[in-house]
Amino acid sequence: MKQSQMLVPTLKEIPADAEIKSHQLLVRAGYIRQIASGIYTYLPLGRRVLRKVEDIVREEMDKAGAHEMLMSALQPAELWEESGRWYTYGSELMRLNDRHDREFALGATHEEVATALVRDAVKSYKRLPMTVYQIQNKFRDEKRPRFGLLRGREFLMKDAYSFNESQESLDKSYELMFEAYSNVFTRCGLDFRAVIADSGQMGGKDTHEFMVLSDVGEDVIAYSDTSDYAANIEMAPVVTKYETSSESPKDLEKVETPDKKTMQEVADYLDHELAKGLKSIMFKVDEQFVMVVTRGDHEVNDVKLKNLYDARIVELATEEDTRQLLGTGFGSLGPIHVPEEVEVVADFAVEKLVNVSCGANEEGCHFTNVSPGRDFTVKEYADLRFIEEGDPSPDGKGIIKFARGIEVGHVFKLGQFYAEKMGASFLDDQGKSQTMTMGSYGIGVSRTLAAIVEQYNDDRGITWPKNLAPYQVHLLSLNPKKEEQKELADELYEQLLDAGVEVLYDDRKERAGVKFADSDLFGIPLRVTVGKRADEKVVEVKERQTGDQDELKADTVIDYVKNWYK
Ligand code: 9G3
Repeated sequence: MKQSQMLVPTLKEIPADAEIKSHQLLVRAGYIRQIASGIYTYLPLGRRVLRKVEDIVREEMDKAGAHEMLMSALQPAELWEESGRWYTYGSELMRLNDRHDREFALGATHEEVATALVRDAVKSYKRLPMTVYQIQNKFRDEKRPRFGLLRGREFLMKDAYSFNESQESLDKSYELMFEAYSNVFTRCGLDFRAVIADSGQMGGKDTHEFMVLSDVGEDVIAYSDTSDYAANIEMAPVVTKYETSSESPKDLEKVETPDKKTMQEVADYLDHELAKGLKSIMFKVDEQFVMVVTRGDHEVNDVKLKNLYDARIVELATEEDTRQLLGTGFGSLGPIHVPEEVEVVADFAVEKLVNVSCGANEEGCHFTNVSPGRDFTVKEYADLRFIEEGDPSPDGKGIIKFARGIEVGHVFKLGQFYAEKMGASFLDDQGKSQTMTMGSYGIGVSRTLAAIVEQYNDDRGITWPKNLAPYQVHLLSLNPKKEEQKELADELYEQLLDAGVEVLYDDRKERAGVKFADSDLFGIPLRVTVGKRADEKVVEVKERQTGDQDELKADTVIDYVKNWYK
């Protein structure tokens, strides 16, 4: 392809709204342009790379026995009413009405569409298991789109759905997908971990996220420093064994703590460390008010709370809630003498504490020498705190460390939630009607592209892995006005094309400095430069990642390139 005819608008300066490397470089190198917040156009270079990522995904899906389809982005509201999700999703689901005023959703995901399709088309166990997939733009009206392709409102996803006759069959489909995902991210050259994740509102229990390690990742991974254990921090169980305190319980006392609100202020005022105070936070779990008590230095894990109650919605209670229920604001909440409409649950770390402080449910008052069990009852002790660095790894091997990750894939065992809601059943080998069991499997294709740039770049631009660059060779003629340079470069271009090499030819009438700067931005792995020594039929070859360069006779270039890409 000749650059003089291409739309590749490179930029010298870093766009003001681009905070991270991949966003900055994809825009500066002319790969993408934003049309609206979180919505992007893929320019020719960007489209070629996106297609290479897609093709890796496609190959691995096909190898795993999944079959590609293309479902509609426009989804009739009726399907989401059947699953109930029309009502549970808020403004993140983009909705519109057609000319007859019928309601539609723009596809955020396709469980409903896929289930409706299969329930009407598949009736017999002989046709199961069956896994279908598509690669298509998804629409999710994110409140705060940011980081370029990492969190957009229209983005490219591969979503697959398996339909199984049993849980065992689903386990097998899940395993096949899990392996396919590992292949995809390995072939993309990414440093990733499969982490145990929370299924969120997706029903089902088993679920893994594929995380690319990156400082700009929004998710935090808890991983073992000695084994391959890794879990999304929301899910990572705490297995610490707490020993009983050696202190003897003292008499409960109520003390004035004038306008001491935060845990630290109270601990400083009462002269004890954070861990000798109780933190009490009020939640609304579905419709139930729940006070969660943790040790003062721990953080409540709301996902664990949601899973404990198997709830759909967990949100913080407001101060007016706590004033109404307990007569006080957040600063002096505590579990002693709470009304029965408030359930008290506590993290395991609280059970063995003695002589700690807690709010007295009275403005500016706290209790000291509190002993859980003696001074307040707990409906249930559970693992309700976030795991911390240094905690023992849940698999018993080593200790936990944290890393940030970019979620590029997510696999779910859905179970029968959608099949039940939407009547997807089949006749088993005894002729008995059974409900299908499902799995759903997503890869953020555009997000994967950005994650690759996050991992492969240097201070001059992108440094694509060989199999992902938009072209294999970047051919530069430094001064096309010089006849011998233009001729040699044109000839090499034709030879490279004839040899089946993907070549981008910078034939523009631009200064050499501009050409080199753009070439470094693009990140094409191999650069062939026709310059001053064209009259001797000598060209320069340079590797983008290593910077290694060589001078070659022009008639050896084709073999050199073929060899380099073997
Ligand atoms: C929505 C909106 C946002 C959503 C969803 C639905 C996330 C939603 C979870 C999934 C699960 C799997 C198939 C591919 C793999 C992931 N955000 N999820 O269901 F309406 Cl607005 O998408 N779906």
